[in-house]
Amino acid sequence: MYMTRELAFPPHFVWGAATAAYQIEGAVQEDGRGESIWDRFAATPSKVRNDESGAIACDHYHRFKEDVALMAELGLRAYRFSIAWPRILPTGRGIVNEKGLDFYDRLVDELLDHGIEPYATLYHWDLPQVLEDEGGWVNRDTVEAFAGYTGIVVRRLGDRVHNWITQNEPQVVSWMGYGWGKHAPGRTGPSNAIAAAHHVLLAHGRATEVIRRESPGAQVGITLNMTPIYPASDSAKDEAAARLVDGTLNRWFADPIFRGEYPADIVELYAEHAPPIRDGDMQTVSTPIDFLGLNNYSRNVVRADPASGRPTHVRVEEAEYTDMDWEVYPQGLRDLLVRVHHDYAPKHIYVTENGSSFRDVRMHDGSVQDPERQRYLEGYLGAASSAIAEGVPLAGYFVWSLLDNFEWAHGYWMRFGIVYVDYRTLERVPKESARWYSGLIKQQASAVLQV
Ligand code: IFM
Repeated sequence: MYMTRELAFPPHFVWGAATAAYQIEGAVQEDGRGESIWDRFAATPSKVRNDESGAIACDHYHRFKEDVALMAELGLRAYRFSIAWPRILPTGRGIVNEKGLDFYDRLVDELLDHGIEPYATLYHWDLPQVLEDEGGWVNRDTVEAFAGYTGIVVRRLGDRVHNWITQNEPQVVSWMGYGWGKHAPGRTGPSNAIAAAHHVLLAHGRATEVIRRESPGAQVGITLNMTPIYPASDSAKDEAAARLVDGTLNRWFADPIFRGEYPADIVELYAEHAPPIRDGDMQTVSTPIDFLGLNNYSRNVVRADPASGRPTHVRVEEAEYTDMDWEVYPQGLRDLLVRVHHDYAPKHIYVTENGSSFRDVRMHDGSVQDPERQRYLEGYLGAASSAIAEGVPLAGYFVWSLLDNFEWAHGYWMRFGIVYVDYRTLERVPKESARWYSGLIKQQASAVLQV
């Protein structure tokens, strides 16, 4: 077990928290914002638990000053947020909605006034519905629309935002949204997913070029959700099954970015659904980046099904699980970081998301006790610190999430925040884990001062 006292981080380590626009902002019909695929999906019966939506969410759009003050009180050094494309370009391209840009202008200024470094994600799943009506990420034209949107945002904020994340979790965008239909826009089929994945990766490459042009010196990266995959045994069949799952979930996205090619074994597996690659695409996708963002929450254990030979998920019975039914496995983060450093050698890595959902309740005295979350964070930060000791260039950590928020198809049922949100009153209550995280940040800062 990783203990707090073992935590040791470099002097300039970035301590932060993360959120995403649709999950916290609300105000979906305000100041000229256009419809996003998540507005449409959530309005479709039975797509989201209890038919909930991000219409109000945490009302961050109106309460961002209160939220930034809270971040400052907790001692956060950085804040990762996303920009809602439909606020900036209600129809995806064309006429710019100045009021949308103004909102992020105010947010960035507020952060800087409180000494908090902004890390902006350009796409965290809220595609303008108009673009989806033209084919969404399956349509190659969405790539150029994204490049145009990126230029508009970077021209406006690039004087103050120095860290950009182009895309959040291409694997989830493509497979959950276009392959399995569990997320907006709710489409299905492997060909859709593979085409969407290719265009999302291409959009990342194009956006990187645009940011470099518009804001020389800015740091640019992409966030991948990567889950370490372990074979259930050392049998050749289980190991092959694990490699296949790793290939579809992890290598399919990391190889193009760092090696400029899709992994050959998985290309073969998807032979009937080849990605729509055109000349020059893979060079664009692999445009050098400054950092890799990693989102990691858990691990997968896989075996080959004895009858079909197909990879099958194995539930580790003695393990601890979060409300998402994700196994708590801190060692997985260490293994993942070491592996990514070894296989892909990004210049810097940030953990751009890590956290846990538990059934938090408010006590009679108003407090929220969440010892499971604190234990989770201690474990995962211990793993991060071990990876650093082994030479991994980990530059920062963003807990997911600052606030309880709209957890996509799970609605408000899942609470990932270190700050509790009472959805009736929209009151924010820092949980015990927030106090613990805050203490850790302060302790690390004073350790630096003593060196
Ligand atoms: O809430 C999400 C986030 O939007 C993307 N990464 C995983 C989180 C928890 O499911």
